[in-house]
Amino acid sequence: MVDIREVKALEVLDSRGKPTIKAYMKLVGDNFLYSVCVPSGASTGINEAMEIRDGDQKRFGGNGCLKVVESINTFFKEKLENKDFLNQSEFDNYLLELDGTKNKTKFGGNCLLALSLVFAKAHAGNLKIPLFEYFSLLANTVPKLPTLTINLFSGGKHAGGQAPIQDILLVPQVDSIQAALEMTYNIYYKAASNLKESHNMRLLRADEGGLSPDCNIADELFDHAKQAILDCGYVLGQDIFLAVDVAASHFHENGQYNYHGKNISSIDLIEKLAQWQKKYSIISIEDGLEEEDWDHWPELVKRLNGCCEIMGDDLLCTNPTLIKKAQASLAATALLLKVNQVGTLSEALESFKLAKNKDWRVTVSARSGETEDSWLADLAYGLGADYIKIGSITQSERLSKYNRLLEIEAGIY
Ligand code: 2PG
Ligand code: MG
Repeated sequence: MVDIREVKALEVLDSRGKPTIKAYMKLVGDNFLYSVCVPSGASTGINEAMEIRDGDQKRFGGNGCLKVVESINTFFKEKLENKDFLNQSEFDNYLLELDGTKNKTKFGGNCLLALSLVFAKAHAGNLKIPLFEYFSLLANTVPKLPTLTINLFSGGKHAGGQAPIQDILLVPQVDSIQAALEMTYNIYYKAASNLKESHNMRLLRADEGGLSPDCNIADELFDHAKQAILDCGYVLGQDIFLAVDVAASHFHENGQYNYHGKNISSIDLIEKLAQWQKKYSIISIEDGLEEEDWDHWPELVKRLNGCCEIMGDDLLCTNPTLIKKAQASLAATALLLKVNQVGTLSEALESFKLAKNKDWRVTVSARSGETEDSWLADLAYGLGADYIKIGSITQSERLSKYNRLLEIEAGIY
């Protein structure tokens, strides 16, 4: 039994300077104050759980989170304090019942997630087990360190909109987190110095720490990635692969893709992706098509299956119903799992299980708006997820997760 003594919340800031929620919990018979921060996205899918913000333009451009803080500090305080719960699913079901809406529009996904995760931390603490062990017990999985997928270049909504695609990621083929980070460091700074020479510009970083040079042609970014890998003496397609988050929903207009100022069709885009996959040893394509282009996702899978993963982010929104739809129509082969897209830990674990039941690869992912909290690393390790996507190797909100993986790898927990 988890006996809740105290629940409260505070508005804190994320890596973009935007408000987010930090929730706190104390249990009966345990003096520790458990806390958790929730992340927030910029390139969001239309089917994500609703993120409630104040809308008061006088504070943080309308992005304040005081309404959510108020719900936790009053409504949920009354509902949760002095109440006990058997386990995570009983707690999450209670939250869902209290909200009672399909997309968490009453209290907000950010509110429910803060409570769901702080309960997880408190329960793990009370059981005196590391957080990753708690996640693995919940999901009945064997903990395993994930393969890193690390942002090298950023475009789209995470940068100044130079290139339409959102991320070009490095996927080092090494057997430790430490070695993967070392390899990434070499390539990241080689790419930065190459760009300094070719574009006469110092390193500029986007929301997730990826390099954001003044290249508006996506192919040019891929060429720079390939060159930096080569210059470091690594073999692309052997020592390292690339992955891409096309985030195609964000340059889709009126049934067409506005690619470099030209309208192209879904089929044209699929062809472009197939060319990139071959030329740049791409191991995974995320959101290669727009989130409502369901007719063409199976075409993308057919065209590329066997060569690389076709991963749904905006398409699936970590939502069990959408995952089932994609599995029935063979529209994807992999899931990007972001807990805040769906709202509670239990729902995200259901999505994880659905994906794994069909042998899909799962990437546990951070958001563009992150905090110093490192629970994501414990989640990826505890679930034994195939990959983790945290961002680049700079900026503390990313490093708190990489550094947590390093600790886990070293057995320090
Ligand atoms: C994505 C994520 C993380 P955001 O699209 O995969 O990179 O971005 O959090 O802005 O949705
Ligand atoms: Mg994405």
